[in-house]
Amino acid sequence: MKLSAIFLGLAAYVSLAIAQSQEWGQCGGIGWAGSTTCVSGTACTVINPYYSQCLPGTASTTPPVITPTTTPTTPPSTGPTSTVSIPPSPTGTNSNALARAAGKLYFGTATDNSELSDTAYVAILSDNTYFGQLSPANSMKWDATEPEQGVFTFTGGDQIVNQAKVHGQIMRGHNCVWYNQLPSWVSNGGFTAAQLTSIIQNHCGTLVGHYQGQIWDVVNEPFNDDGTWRSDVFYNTLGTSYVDIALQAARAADPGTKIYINDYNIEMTGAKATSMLNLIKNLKSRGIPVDGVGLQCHFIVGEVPTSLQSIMQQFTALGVEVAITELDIRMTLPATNALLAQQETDYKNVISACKAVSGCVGVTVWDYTDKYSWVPSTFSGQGEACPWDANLQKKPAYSGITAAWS
Ligand code: 9MR
Repeated sequence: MKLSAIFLGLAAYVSLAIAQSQEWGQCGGIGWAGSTTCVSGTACTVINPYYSQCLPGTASTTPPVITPTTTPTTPPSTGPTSTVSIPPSPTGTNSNALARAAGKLYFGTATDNSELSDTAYVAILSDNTYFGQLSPANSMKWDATEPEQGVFTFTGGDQIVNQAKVHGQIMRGHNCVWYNQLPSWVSNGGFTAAQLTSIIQNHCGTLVGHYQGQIWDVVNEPFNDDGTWRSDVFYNTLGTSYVDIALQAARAADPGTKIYINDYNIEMTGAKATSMLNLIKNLKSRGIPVDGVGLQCHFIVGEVPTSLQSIMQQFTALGVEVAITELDIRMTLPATNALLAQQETDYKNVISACKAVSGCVGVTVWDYTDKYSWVPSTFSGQGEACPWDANLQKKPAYSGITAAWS
């Protein structure tokens, strides 16, 4: 055979290989311009109108059940590469447009599925001049996504992803591994270290594999307020290695996803922030993948920590990005003009801190309106923590946000 014929044959083979999506890779969906065929052993499965994925085996939306006796499996080592794609920047003087003009990726908000039937709420949520990013308040958590072992339900999360995609908003996934909202089959399963390793790998790998090209809070709230490790089934069974296992599984499932560790009360100098700084140093020194630290920022009016900016700089100096992931600033009710004015200053200071730190990629409020805030049901007598009031009207806090981004 002539050399040129061999070359052409080889080129055809290579292009065929490139043309196929890898296991867990995207293979279709509205706007998808890549391959629509999958590598051998996987099937292109419609997850939702915007996303089809190469899943192991024949077409199915339910990954195989892993029994408690399953030995650890290694998540896909060469997953597809996707990146967080940033939509075009909106123009104008609203909160996200100003955040983008200030060089950030987004100003965003949490939302929840039950809220998506509120048309007045959705009208503001959908306006990407206000919000360039969404976080699901509940529907990507373990109890929502893998309520029974090996049985995954993506319906709620997909609904929020679609809401975001349609409106040119990026997503933060929240979360893979957390002690809370954890089904009892995980917390009370009596698993060995090997079994729990496999369970974490399967959970994080499947979630991040399904929700490609996002930012993910892979590990949520690993520390107690005194800086010690939180005692939960993950730490008690695996020690600190559960963090490595979750991060590695997420990275393997989608190398293009930004993977974060997220916590509260790390916004001020103290034992908890020190523990998080040490964890990031330790992960980096051992080559464990981690891209960012989420500072939740559930604050109280008049008590925004003055060390917020400096703490963020200490994290970024370690080679990770940071984001403000769950901002709200609550007050003791009833609200007064003085409290609302202080809240405006507080929001302004938080946004200014992110603006001043080049590695701070964006700010998310933990729902934009008091109508749907988690605060009153958790802190008796407190509330009014969000920048829009319960009637969906902007509060002075909103002016604080836009003033800071401007
Ligand atoms: O907003 C969430 C609320 O609807 C849930 O009832 C609550 C239950 O744990 O979780 C809330 O979100 C939390 C987030 O996932 C992690 N950081 C603290 C948030 C407020 O509790």
